[in-house]
Amino acid sequence: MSRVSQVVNEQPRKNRETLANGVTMKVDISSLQKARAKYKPKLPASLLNGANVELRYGEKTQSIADQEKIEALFPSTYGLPIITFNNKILGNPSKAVNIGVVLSGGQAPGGHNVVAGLFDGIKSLHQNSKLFGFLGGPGGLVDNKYIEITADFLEGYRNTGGFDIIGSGRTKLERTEQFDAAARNCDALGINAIVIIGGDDSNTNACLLAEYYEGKHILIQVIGCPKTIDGDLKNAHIEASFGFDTACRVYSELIGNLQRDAISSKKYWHFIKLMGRSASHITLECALQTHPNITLIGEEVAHRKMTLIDIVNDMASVIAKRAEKGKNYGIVLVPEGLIEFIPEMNILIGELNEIMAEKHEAFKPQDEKLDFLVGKLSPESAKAYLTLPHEIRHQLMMDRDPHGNVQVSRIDTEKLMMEMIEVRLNALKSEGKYKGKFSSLNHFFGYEGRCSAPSNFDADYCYGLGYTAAALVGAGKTGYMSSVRNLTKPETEWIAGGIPITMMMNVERRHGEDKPVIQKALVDLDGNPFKELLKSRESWASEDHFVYPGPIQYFGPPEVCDVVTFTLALEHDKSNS
Ligand code: FBP
Repeated sequence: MSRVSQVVNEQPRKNRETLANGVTMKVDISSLQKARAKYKPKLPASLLNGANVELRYGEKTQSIADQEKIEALFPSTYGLPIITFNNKILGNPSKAVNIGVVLSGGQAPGGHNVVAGLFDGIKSLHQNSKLFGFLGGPGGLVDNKYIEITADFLEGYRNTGGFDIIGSGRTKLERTEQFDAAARNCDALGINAIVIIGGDDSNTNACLLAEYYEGKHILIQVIGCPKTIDGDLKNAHIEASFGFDTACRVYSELIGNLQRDAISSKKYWHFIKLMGRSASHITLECALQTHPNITLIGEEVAHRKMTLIDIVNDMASVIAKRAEKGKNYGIVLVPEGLIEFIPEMNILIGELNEIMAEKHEAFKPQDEKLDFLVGKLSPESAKAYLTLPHEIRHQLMMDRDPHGNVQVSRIDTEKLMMEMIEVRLNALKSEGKYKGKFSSLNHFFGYEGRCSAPSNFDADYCYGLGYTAAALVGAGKTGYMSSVRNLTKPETEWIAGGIPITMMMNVERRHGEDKPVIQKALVDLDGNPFKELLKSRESWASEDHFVYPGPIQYFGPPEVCDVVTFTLALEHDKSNS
């Protein structure tokens, strides 16, 4: 074991039980944490007797689009069949497996339970199985920073939020030197499988890694797990990404509280930006849970080709109409990814991404960088860029994340809306078309929801995903994503298995290049959740139909504690389609 690893290995236990100078004491935990630690997550019926399960194979699969290109890029892992587990344990005893687990990207409630499920799953395969956690995300795998996760160590993390058990990171795994370094590190530890818990980008990388090892006959399996509060890693076989359920409940509680404040004081318009880097699933789900006055959905904006001015004018007219009824207050939900859906902004951001991918780091003074960028933009984009407030211009030229994405959580889209609406309302006032008062406050609900203690749904789902990943490793599989389906039914009817990752892929332009990536699930404008919003949004705009969901409940009646999101329920309600 390397020195770094030895030191880090001791750290978490020390933090839990020891003061800096070696004096042992119990770290305080809340009463809820104590009670929650005793919760036993439920498992799909097929895994109740352990992870050494019989497999059922479906037909050969193909990628969602660009089949020839994806097949050529993934010759060893393309076309694998879908796997489901039978409710039958294999007679022959399974061998011990050693797994290295990585938490990748943004935190999502339930990550610790995936690790717990993985641990219990491999122990059910064989008591000598071992789980190693690579520290700080995919970078830990390459740099050989790890701990061994033991039963004792894991105990305090069960059913808790956060990714602090091993930390997370956004290092992009895509180069062969990284793959080779990871293989050497795994080899030294006797690791025969890597489980990557991440979003679409991280699972794309899991797929590249699986292909590389399989193609080179390196005996390391790679399995992915669908994580992201954003809810955009889903498809016909992956019904939900974990963390979405809990995060939406946390935000909805806060939105409900603001609604109650607004209707009590009757003097503020609250503009709430909600996380969701690309898709607007979180905003849509929170709207269905709380019934705000205005809900912007990025996908609809793109579909209707709405300009920034169109959006602002629409919102100003709702505000003016409410003012006529004496309602100078309200709630607006803005998805954080909105800006990229506004057609002129999308083109602008695309151009900026390509220019910035060339890495012009030499521009230290921001204004020099701005002049340079404007000079390289098309005339239309340069015009759009220069109409934006100064702050937003600077936010748009901030560094991209390692996957080449604009960091939308750092762009104050809700403030942009507030400023522009105020200008519009003043114009309406001077024309005698608006007589109200506009006093606005902005909020950003994002990080608040990512590390909450998982809801019962996420606690169970995540534990099941981890356990399923262990079963896939035990069965010698690689290039699969752990899948637990039939989620609107009781856990006993949940269907566990594996979905080939290549099946979810297509080719997209990223960082100025064509790349194979998992297709993101955007809000479907023909889908039931969006249709549900359409049914009511006019009356929610003019009247007050606020709903106050209150905090997540972990103990109590099932209709309060064991419910699924509106999104999941409506997506599976075929009668409504
Ligand atoms: P993942 O896609 O990695 O799950 O992260 C999603 C997210 O929470 C987005 O909603 C948000 O825009 C982004 O992470 C913020 O990233 P960071 O944690 O790097 O600030």
